[in-house]
Amino acid sequence: MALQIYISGKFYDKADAKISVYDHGLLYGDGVFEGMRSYSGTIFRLKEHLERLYESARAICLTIPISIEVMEKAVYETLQKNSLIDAYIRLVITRGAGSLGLDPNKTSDPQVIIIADSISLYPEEFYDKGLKIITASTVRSHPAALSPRVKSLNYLNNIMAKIEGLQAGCVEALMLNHKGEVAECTGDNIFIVKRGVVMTPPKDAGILEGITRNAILDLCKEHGIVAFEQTMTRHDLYVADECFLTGSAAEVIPVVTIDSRPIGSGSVGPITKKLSDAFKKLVHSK
Ligand code: PXG
Repeated sequence: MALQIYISGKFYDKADAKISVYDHGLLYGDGVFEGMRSYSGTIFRLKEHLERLYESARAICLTIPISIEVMEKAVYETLQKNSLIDAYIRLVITRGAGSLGLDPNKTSDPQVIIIADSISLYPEEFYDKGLKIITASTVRSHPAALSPRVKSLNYLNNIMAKIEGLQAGCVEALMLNHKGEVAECTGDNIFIVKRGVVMTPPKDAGILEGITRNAILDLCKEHGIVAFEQTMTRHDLYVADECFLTGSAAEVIPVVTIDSRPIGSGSVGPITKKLSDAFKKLVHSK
């Protein structure tokens, strides 16, 4: 059976799952999204993802036409329709079809799209050997422009940074904020380890507050590893002992070089390994 896609209350075969070319989600990137994973049939931190989705929508003055409770049911229904247990789930809310012109008041019917499929972001070998990343010259958008806290359909800024990474032979790239401080990567949060202490840029560094990021901070607490938010520059990364990235799609992935400089020993560090194992255990526990 073809993959079943949920669009605003109905299921469609993947080939027939379509929305209007007048949808402002397409015309202007006017909408919000979420990416999450299910493990053995349970969606990891679904409530947190839905909260972030509804907050992102609120931030762009978009009213999601269904309640969180109905959304939660629709997400699980989409998984079940496709007999998926371990899956990647993409939730997309668009402003809906309107007239040509920015005015959101001329749109109607925001669309709710739920796709449950598989995703493999990075080849398996990167999880064992670690990623090489570079710093992109494209900075994360200014918090006074569209806040990076909003997971909007407008990801061009991050895509430009991703292109810079790909052109340099790297699958991920580091983005700084408008002050030149470390923010995050194009689709992942960043952590470093220095003298046994785990650090990640603060929420006000122009980052998306990652749900995997928060899970790692919780795991550090649980495992007696000192962890805190810390404003950092590239210098802090270059002299770190370990570095890793986190994201719903990427999970926990080690970084071994940044801008061709080896981080620590240039191989996957012990705290990264410990947290990566703890994360695997956490997502597979009910
Ligand atoms: N920063 C940015 C800019 C992101 O887009 C994260 C950090 C990590 O957040 P979570 O909550 O996932 O830990 C993201 C999330 C994709 C994809 O399809 C991207 C993300 C998540 C899932 C899929 O490339 N980015």
